Amino acid sequence: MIPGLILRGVGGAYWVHEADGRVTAAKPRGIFRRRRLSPLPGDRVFCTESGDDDFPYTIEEIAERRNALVRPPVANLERCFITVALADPAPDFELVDKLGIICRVHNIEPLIIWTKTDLAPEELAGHRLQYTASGWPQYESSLEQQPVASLEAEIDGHLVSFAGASGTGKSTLTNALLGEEVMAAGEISEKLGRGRHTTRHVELFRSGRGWIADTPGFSQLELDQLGILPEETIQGYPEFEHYAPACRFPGCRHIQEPDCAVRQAVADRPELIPRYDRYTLFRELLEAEEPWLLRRRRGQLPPPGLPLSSNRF
Ligand SMILES: Nc1nc2c(ncn2[C@@H]2O[C@H](COP(=O)(O)OP(=O)(O)OP(=O)(O)O)[C@@H](O)[C@H]2O)c(=O)[nH]1
Ligand SMILES: [Mg+2]
Ligand SMILES: [Zn+2]
Repeated sequence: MIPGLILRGVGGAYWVHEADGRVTAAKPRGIFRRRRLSPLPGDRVFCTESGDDDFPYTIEEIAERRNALVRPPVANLERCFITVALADPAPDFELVDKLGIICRVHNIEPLIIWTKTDLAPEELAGHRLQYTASGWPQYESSLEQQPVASLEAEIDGHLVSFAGASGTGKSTLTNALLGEEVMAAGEISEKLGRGRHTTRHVELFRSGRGWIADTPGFSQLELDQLGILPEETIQGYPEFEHYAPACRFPGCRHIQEPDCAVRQAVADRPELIPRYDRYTLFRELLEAEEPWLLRRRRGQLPPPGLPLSSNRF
């Protein structure tokens, strides 16, 4: 079978990229529809020749997934560049932390890019300090200096996406990374008459030996809507996860339990306070939701790690 990567899917039709760079239109076998399993951009697939000129390939198999998200609909994301502007718009740290939680729960590595550092350079050090203990890589970007080479190194061989509030410079950085390629893709889309749809669908763009997923709407996120469970909140805070094994109670929530190593660490290290306060905010918000409702919403995500092999259909 022919191995490929799904770059884009619209209305049941897919673009499959092969190692030699060719992109071929494909339709999945009916079995996927009957199982309510759709290939997603980012899926590794195996195809056969269909004999149909319009859709020369049939998608026969979807390789096991690292993860799969509904919003944005994309599979196998490995890294997420969280963009935060220093001003215009002002930083939304709750959004940053929510993105961090979602990333870690779905096995995606978060990275932070502080953008528009030309607008409020004096605030950068304080913002960075909040995230130092998380261990997440942090980059800076301004009109004069974009961290293109560093980001290219982070993208190399991986599937990444940008996420962050509107106006924080995602498109600006994506264009800097993709240069003419994305414009070329835009011209092709006009010829194919799909220009109108460009913001509504995820599409993967080549960047060196990696891929950037252009994902509209990654910023409108509510943890409860995504089915994140209260006890998973801590995963977005690796600096607290690190202390948790030393807590007195195994199920410690790190909020009011006695002999809590996380609370002790926060008392000793004031730079941990802002993220700790948001941790407790999100944890308590999720604890106020019905657990069964959260689990059901989580269950509506596309199945990750579902190996499908043709000999089973
Ligand atoms: N001063 C300054 N302006 C910037 C910088 N980066 C981007 N901008 C400007 O900020 C505005 C928004 O940037 P975009 O790249 O469109 O932001 P976005 O994150 O793609 O926004 P959405 O598509 O709405 O989600 C544009 O007018 C950019 O020119 C920067 O480093 N400094
Ligand atoms: Mg944009
Ligand atoms: Zn604790």
